[in-house]
Amino acid sequence: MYDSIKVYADLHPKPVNIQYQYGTAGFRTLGALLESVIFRVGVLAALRSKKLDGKTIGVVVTASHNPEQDNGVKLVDPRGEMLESAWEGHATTFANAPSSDAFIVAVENLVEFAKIDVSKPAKVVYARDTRPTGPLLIAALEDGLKAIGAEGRNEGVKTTPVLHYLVRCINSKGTDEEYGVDSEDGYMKKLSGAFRKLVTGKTPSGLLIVDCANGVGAPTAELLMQYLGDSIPLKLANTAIATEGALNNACGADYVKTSQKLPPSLSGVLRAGQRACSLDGDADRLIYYYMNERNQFRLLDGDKIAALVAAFIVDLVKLSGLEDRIDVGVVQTAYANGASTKYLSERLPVKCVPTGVKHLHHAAEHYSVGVYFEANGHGTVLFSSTATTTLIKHRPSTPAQQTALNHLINLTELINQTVGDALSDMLLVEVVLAHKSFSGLEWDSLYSDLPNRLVKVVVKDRNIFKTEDAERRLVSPPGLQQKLDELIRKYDGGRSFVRPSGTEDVVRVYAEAILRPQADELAFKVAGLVY
Ligand code: 16G
Ligand code: ZN
Repeated sequence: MYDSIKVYADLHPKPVNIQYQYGTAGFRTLGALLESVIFRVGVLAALRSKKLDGKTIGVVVTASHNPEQDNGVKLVDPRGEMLESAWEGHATTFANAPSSDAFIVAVENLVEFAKIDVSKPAKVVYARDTRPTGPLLIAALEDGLKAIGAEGRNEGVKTTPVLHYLVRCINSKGTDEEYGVDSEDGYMKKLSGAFRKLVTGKTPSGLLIVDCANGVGAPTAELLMQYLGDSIPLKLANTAIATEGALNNACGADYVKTSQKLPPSLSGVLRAGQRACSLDGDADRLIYYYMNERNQFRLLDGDKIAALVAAFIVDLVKLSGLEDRIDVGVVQTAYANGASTKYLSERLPVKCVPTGVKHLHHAAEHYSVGVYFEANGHGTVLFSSTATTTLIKHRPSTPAQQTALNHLINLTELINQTVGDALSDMLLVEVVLAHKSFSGLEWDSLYSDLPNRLVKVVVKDRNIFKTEDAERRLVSPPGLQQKLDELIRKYDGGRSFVRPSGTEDVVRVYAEAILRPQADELAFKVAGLVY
């Protein structure tokens, strides 16, 4: 094994003077710098599979909302969840081994440290998004699998959530927790079947425009539409996956959320009262918006989705008579708008955790039904296995209870339980809007966002910024939090926090206040203290 790894490793040498880090979104940098990393990730994925007794591990080659020239890679654990944190460190060690010999030593160390039986089989399923560097990187990944003798299954171009779904299906096959048919078609059938049941007898509220960010979400949404038929009127926009430079360019969920603007390609297309949504470059983030009657752009972000969905599920649980047996909770990060937290806290328990999907996902697992969304549109709803069993076994005493129960059961099928999926989340939103006969305006009126401002500060060393209380307070540099507290106190409804970014070499400052100019001023004053 080691001889063969060495031969292949020499084909994919590590560039000198570059340090890689498996961060909150896996490895991510310029695609041209990732070949050695992805080769080594292939070896790592195979070792993880061996460690877990031959269970299938997933690998996705994507850089999500980043510019087209970037790329990245993430590993997926057997239940379709993100890679266990302890192995993120192993991934970083593998990526940074300076030579092929040093890489072999790193492999030997891991085998010994993690007590891996290398004679076990290894299975890896992998996919990529539409980036031009994808095919070359997939070839490097395949070399990694070949080098260690792992069995690979190439899923071609797929969204991140589809790959997560596939991993869960493959590993649960034949168990009593079978998750679904392990193909993209199987997934689309599952989603569309549940959606149709959930909207039977409801009127869809008009055409929905779906901005696909010129990425992998486009072909996937097209396939989904074939399964949905006339159950929902959809129109896809920004589907140019073959156009160079188009990916995430002035479109997509990140563009809309960050710039708080309509993608220029939709201006003049989206009419007053009409709503649209944007996916990101790997279709795991979703942002909605609409034009109001004065033709102004209105954003409906991840917080608004959480509010809409959580309140709907809480009502269904009550209506089905399961209030005492199923607890519903929401998980947010410090970036959640204060108004959303207030709205949600009046209805159900709300927990705040550090930024990054894995933190939200783990916290959501503590509820029977855990709703989690980041303001930026990452999120899903998790049903615990006990809750799922309760739903299936429950015998309601009235027809109204039965209806609510059926809706909840169908929601467990509609919602991706492994990771947030923009397309599944979109159908979820559409179900709630149809049930409530809400337009964008009515949804928007659940609460009014507090004015807020996010700024980036370039500092000498972001590592000196250490936080506590789910990133809401600084413990280092010493004394800075006290200064911030004094400042924040002067602003009506003021809230602000500072945290080092996990994906960029900057510190982020968030501020909100009752009035727009105050939120802006607070953000810039805090940034001044940080700098
Ligand atoms: C990553 C995270 C995202 C988080 C963002 C924060 C995943 C899949 N992605 O993109 O959830 O919001 O990082 O970035 O976990 P920051 O640390 O640079 O602010
Ligand atoms: Zn993404």
